[in-house]
Amino acid sequence: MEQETNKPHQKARREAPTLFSPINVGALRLANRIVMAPLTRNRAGPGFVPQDLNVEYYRQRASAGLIISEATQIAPEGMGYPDTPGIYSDEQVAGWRRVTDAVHTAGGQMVLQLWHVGRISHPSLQPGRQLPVAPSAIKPAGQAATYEGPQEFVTPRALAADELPRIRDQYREAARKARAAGFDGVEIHNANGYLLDQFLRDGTNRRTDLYGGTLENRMRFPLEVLKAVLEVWPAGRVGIRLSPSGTMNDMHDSDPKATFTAMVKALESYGLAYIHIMEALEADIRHGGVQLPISYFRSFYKGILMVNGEYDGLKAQAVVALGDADLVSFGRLFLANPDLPARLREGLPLNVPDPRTFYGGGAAGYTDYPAWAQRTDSPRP
Ligand code: 8OZ
Repeated sequence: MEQETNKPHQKARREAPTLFSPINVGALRLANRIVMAPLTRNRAGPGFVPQDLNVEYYRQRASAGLIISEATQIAPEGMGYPDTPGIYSDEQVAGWRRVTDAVHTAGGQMVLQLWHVGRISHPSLQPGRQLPVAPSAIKPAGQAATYEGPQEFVTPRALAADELPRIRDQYREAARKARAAGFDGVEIHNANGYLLDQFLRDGTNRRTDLYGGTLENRMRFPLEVLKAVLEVWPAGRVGIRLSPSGTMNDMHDSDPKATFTAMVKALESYGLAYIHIMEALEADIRHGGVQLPISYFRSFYKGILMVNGEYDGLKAQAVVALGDADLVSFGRLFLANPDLPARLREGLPLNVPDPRTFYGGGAAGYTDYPAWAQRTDSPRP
C-alpha cells in the first residue's frame, strides 16, 4: 500500500498515505514521513563546533525520513543561548561534516536549520558585549538564558536598513557552508520569535521604512534572506519554518491570520521543498495565540506541508491520512526514542523524555535513550 506522490493535495482515487509511505519532498526522496524536529540541546563543543557526542546523537536518529538539525547560528551575533552550534567557521563546517557523514552512512538525510536569534540574546552572549539587534528597539518580556544563568532581556538595537544586506549575506554564506558540510538541504528558521519572525510580525516590527508597516514590507527581509539562500541551494532543498500561533519569546501580531496567510501565499511561487508549520501549543492558547491549524494552510497551499506540535503516533497518522499534512516532525518523542519510526510502526512502547536533560549537559539524556532492540531488563519507564 506504499505509494509515491509529490502532489499530496490530489487525494482522489489514491490510497491514503501512512506515516511509512515514502514521499518526494522537493529534490529529496524520504523513506517515511516521520521527521526529527529541530531541537536546541546546548551541547556543542569549544568554538560552537559539533563534537563526537553530537555525531553519535544524530547518527542514532538516522531512521527518520529527514533530520532537521538543531537551530544553528549563522554568525556570532546570531547566538542567544549557551553552547549552540554555529555554521560560520571552517571548524564548524568540519564538525558538521562528521555529523552528515554519520547520518548518511546510517541511511538518513539531514538538513541544517539556519538561525539568527535577533533580540532573543544578551550582551554577555554577544561579541564585544554589544547589544542584540532587532527590527525595532522593543525589549522582550522575560529572561535570556546566559552562561551566568537567566538574566533579564535588554532593549535591542534597531537595525539600520543599510545593515540588512550584511545579515542577508551571512545567511547566504552560512547556507553555502551547509553545502560544504554535506547537508541535504537547509531550513530557514522563520519561527518562534527569532530575527526573521521579529521582522514578519507587527508586535516586534514598528519600522517605518521599506522593512516595516505593510505586510509586504514586513515580509521583505525574510524573503530577501530566502532569495539569498536560493542563490546557493536549489529550491527543492530549501524549507522554511513558521509559527503562526506561537507566543514563545513574547511574540504577538495584531492579525496573525492575515500575516501568515500572506506569507504562505508569498512562499508558494518559490517551489520550496516544504513549509514547516508549528500549530498552537497549549501554552500558546493560554498566552492568547490564535489557532491556525495545518488544515487551514492546506486549504490553499499546494506544496509539501510539514506539521509540528505535540503530535503522537495516532494523531500523526490521522493528519497524514487525511492529507492535511505530508510530513510530521516530532521533537520530544524523537529526543527520547532514537528509533522512533520503528517504534511507531510496530506499536512499541515509547521512552519518556526527561526535561531535566533537555538543555545542556553530556551524554545523559542525550545519547543514552535506548533503542527498543538495545533495551535492558529495566528500560526507562
Ligand atoms: C528551546 C530552547 C532554546 C531555543 C526554538 C531554537 O524554539 C529554539 C529553542 C527552543 O526554535
